[in-house]
Amino acid sequence: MNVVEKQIVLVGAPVDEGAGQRGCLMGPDAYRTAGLQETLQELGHSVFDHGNLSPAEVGSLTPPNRILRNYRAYVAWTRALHQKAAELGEGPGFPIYLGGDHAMAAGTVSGQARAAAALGRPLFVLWLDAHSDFHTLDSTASGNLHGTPLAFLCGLPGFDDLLGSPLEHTLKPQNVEILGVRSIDDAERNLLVSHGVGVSDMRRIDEEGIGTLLKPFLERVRAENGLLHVSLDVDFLDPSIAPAVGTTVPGGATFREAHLVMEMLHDSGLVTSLDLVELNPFLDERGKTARLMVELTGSLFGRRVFDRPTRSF
Ligand SMILES: [Mn+2]
Repeated sequence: MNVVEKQIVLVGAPVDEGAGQRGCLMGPDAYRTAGLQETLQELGHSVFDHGNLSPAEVGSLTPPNRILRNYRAYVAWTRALHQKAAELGEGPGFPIYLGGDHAMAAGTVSGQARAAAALGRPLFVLWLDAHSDFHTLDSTASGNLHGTPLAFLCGLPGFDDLLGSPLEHTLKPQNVEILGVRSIDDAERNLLVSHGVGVSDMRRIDEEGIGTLLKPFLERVRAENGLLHVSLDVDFLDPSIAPAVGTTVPGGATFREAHLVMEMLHDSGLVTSLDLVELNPFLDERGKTARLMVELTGSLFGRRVFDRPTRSF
């Protein structure tokens, strides 16, 4: 299949206040060092690197729950990223948001949702993650805000500080598919079930195959003329191939499963924006995880991993 040239915009989101340990702020530069721009250009795309964003200025805020860590930073980053994503989402470019911990998705996805609404199309979200990130500001036990963006995006209550008013363009929970989950708290499980979010855990992936699970979701996006945002968390991958994340959970997606997902997404032609999140270069082994994330992004943009010339003897 020929690669259709895309105008890709890289947006650095050095967010690290949402995670339990420091280091994700180095993520955007690790992707640059690992050759993300060059990889995409070699595939025939044009790439503009927007540089890194800064958090918005916000006044004083009282956190609704004393356990929450870096609440003000969460608000500041959400506002900045929301604004940028809402602009980019209506333009011709394909934004790739370089994280940064997963708290950043509160801004990127809400901005993309606002843009999708302006275009009159529904936004679908594929959340590739070991966790479901569906805690509310009340239900979180850790206080780490990277566990909450999906609940915010689906319109659960308690998040009005994030944009200063209730979220207008919420995601329909049934338009969200979480793939790769293997660590969910009871509070989250109850919320996911009651809201009807699509969840495929690793056991289902083992039993049914990741491609079989992804296909009906893509068909639904196509049938509804939707835009598709992909949020790829490093911990979706097995820690043996992707150690650079603060929240490793054994039993993640394999190299081939992850590439298959990206290849199917490419073939579908449906994806319109992407987050690369939770890379913590401080925990990496000689850039191995950063390089894998770049390779996976390459597959999403048309590279064939096993499409190599056969040697003749
Ligand atoms: Mn996550």
